Amino acid sequence: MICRHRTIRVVLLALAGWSLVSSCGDDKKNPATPTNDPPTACFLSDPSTGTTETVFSFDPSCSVDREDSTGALMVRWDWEGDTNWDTDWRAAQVTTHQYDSEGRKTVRIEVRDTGGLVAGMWDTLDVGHANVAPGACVSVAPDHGTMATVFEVDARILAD
Ligand SMILES: [Ca+2]
Ligand SMILES: [Ca+2]
Repeated sequence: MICRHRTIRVVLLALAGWSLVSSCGDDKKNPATPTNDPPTACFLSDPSTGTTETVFSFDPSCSVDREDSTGALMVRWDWEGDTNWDTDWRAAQVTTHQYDSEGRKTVRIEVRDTGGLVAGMWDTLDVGHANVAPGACVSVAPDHGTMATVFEVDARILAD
């Protein structure tokens, strides 16, 4: 009777020991690895509306990342939202763009952290018709004469 009781204790201790060893082995196989969270993309447009003569300024400095400073982030831009990137990856600094056509433009940005994680966002801005001075055209006929010549003057405003 006593021998059987000791045998059970030995088995229990052996199981407990195996469990501790097994647990330590798992820790060595799966060491804690640092995590990396994706950045949060953000940019501000200045101005938010304009014309084809406006040089728009885009500031991505509101983009943030838990692990990296904003200065360590890289960005790329798509000025029309056509899914073709118009810039290579570049530092997250203010950049400018001028549109050569009117309409509502979708501006997209992607922000990449030093771990390679990427986040994106988009915003729209309106590009209107540029207010340009009208052109004028004046023709005089004949192009020379005397004091007695009656000149015919045709003045027209050219539509822009
Ligand atoms: Ca990160
Ligand atoms: Ca594009």
